Amino acid sequence: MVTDGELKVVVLGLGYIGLPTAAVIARTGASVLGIDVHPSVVETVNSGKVHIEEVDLDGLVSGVVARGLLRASMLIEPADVFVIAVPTPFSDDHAPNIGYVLKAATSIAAVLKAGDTVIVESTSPVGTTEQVRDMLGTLRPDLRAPGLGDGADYAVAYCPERVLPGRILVELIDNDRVIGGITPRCARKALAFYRRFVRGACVTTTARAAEMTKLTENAFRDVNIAFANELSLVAETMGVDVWEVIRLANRHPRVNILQPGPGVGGHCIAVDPWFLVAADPGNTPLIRTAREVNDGKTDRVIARASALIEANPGMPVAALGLAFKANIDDFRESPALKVAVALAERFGSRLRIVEPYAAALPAAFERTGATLIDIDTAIESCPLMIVLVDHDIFRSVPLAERAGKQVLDTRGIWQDQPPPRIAPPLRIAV
Ligand code: SAJ
Repeated sequence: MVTDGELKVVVLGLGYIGLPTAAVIARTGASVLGIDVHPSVVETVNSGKVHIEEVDLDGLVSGVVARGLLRASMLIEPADVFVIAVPTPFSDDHAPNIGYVLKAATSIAAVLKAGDTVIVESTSPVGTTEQVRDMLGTLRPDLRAPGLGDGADYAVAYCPERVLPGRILVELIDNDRVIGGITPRCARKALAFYRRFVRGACVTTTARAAEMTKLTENAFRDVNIAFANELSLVAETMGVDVWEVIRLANRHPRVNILQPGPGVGGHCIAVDPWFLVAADPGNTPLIRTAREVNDGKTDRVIARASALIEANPGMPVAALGLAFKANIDDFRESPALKVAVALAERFGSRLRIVEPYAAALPAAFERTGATLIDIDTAIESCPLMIVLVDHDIFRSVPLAERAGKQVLDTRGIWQDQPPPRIAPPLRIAV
């Protein structure tokens, strides 16, 4: 058994999960090498800086880099534990693409030795960890792969990350972890690694169960957000305030409805449910429909916002927020970005974007004529406002500063605001 001081860990992928994970492991005294395919990321980390916005991450990374505990490189080196934290995107038909995970496994095979532990953390379709084991087995026939016969020379396990952007460093330590081994022995080897830095409970299971658990967690949230988004449409038809209805319904001891919004974004909840649908299309009508309801909500917001803007010719419009959720700088799969780009393409220079987490407008706004302004300028110059993200800075604008404005609030942060003067899209015949 190696002690913390001797433990060598390689983390493959220095993104939103890989970099914080690498830094947290390095803080335990282990020697950590982070691998990334982007030279700029490697350079940034080696200079003690970070390329992503996450609470307290900059201080942690600069500290462990300065102490020589964390290095970054594009080239892999031998280690005791390998953690794969690369993306698993999906293709246009929603089929998962585990190409990056298998590429990471291929590079590990080159340096793998007896006694090592290989852990997949990337969200993956069920069966991926077995494919990683198979690839290692094929590339390294000199070592005995786990779960294929008597004995094994190395361990392969799946341990999904479950952290919430904005709370990553806290949740990496405090959340419970599900650790699925190809064999029980693999799970125990991975468990010993996570015990070094996880305060939450570490529960062992099979690799397949752990893979499905991760997908289940995000599909559960997506289905529940879809319920809230569907309610928001029904409430609009009924002329009822959905935020009030949800608040009141949630006073029931066994009801806990999530919040409607302009759709579901990010690279997890908007993606992972499709892995379950792709695996068993015939048995997943609910999960598929939830995805469609949440994506459809974005189109409804675009239509509603367009109606408000058209009803007020010539007036400047402020679109508040581009991030996929509050208080982060991550625009991946962001419904707010999709809405703002659609409005910019249609209404051009009338559209003013407020996004405190962007230094410049993303490329999608090029040639639309839309501009980036700050919240104070928006308050001064825009009689129309569309709230797309519940950033704290937007929440803090009091009614007095919004008085007289027409607001479409897709996040329910300004519930004291009178509704905008546009006809509701649907009327009920009585
Ligand atoms: N959203 C709503 N209404 C809500 C909650 C969220 O519209 O009531 C929207 C958000 O605005 C955002 C999207 O859903 O666009 C996703 O945000 P989120 O905060 O629900 O989740 P993520 O994507 O930041 O992180 C999720 C988490 N999973 C669960 O809560 C089950 C996190 O724990 C996972 O680690 C992460 O996915 C991941 O990496 O898989």
